Amino acid sequence: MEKIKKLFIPDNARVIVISDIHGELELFKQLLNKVDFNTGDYLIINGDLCEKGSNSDGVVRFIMELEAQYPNVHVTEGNCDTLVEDLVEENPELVGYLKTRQHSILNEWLDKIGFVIGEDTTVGEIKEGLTCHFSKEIIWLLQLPTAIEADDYIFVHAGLEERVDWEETDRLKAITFREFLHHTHNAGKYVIVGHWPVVNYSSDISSHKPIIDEVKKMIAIDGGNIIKKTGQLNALIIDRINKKDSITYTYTDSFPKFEVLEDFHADSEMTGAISYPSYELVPIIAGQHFTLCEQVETINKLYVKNEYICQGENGSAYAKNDVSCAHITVKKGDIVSLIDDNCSGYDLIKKNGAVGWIGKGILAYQHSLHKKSNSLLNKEETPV
Ligand SMILES: [Mn+2]
Repeated sequence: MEKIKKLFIPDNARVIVISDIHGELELFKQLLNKVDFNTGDYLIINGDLCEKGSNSDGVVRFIMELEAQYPNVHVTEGNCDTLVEDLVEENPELVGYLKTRQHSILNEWLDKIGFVIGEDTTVGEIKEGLTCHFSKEIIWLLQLPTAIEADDYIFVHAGLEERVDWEETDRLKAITFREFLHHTHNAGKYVIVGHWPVVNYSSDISSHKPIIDEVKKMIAIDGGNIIKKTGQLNALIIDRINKKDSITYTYTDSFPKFEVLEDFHADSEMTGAISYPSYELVPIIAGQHFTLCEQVETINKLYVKNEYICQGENGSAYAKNDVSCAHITVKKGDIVSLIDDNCSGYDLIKKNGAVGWIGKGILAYQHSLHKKSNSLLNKEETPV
């Protein structure tokens, strides 16, 4: 790769790393508020600002402004941010891509200038229209470094090749590496990546929490925002205290939050998760709420929530989606995200990044709904 930016991060600084915003401007702003981002912080945006979410243009503009305003904001490129390269190089496949993508920064830009892609539209025409109006944004995206190297950390969107001269990693590989945590690197410092949703590495319980591998010196932070139904936008927070860095994290997601009103204890047999692409199942024992299944690819035995199982051919079955198979312990007073309350007997929730099932009827809203429906019967007497 050619574009490597060197960065000096002083001792005692706070470093905030966020990746894979994917056009989710509001979630990103909420996250900056939640971490109480201020001028002294180093903010690293580790690629994939664009695509998939509904406001890629808003995210790009907002981060361009942040970068202009605060000297400690730094951005790397992700594979989704290189679409402007296909535009500038007039890749003919881009036309087809834009016709099938509901959310793309280029489609947002075309909408803004009232340009409609027709049957005979060429990539050259799209380029001409967009470079006229958005040259500032296009140039900014084109110049983003592939990696940022600090004393103790390398920030790169997807991964590095296993070589001491890691700088020679193929650029395309650096932004598209799959399952980096299952590989190793030789860079000698922590490599922080996004790109591959960490929930794909889950075994015991579906979790979107960043994963820190101290032996391999790797940190994966992609919370699966937008890409995963239960996903979230993570912020990794590195507090540099006299060279002993302490690492924590927080996140935002768009699920409603509720207080837990009663304890629920997880059944220890209920663990595991189904994640892409291992969806094929063989049902073994059907239960009222969960069916014990063997996951074909892993031969794991999992209790899968009945509503998440589809019938296949010849007695086989498959999971409709990524789904947790774990119970999760919650305590009275916990605040949790509610993901799915449309199943029998149990609700799917998220607590501190981990996704699992709790018994139905113990979340505050279910009690308030009950009260509300009662109060409706008591006629409309609510004072305004
Ligand atoms: Mn990516």
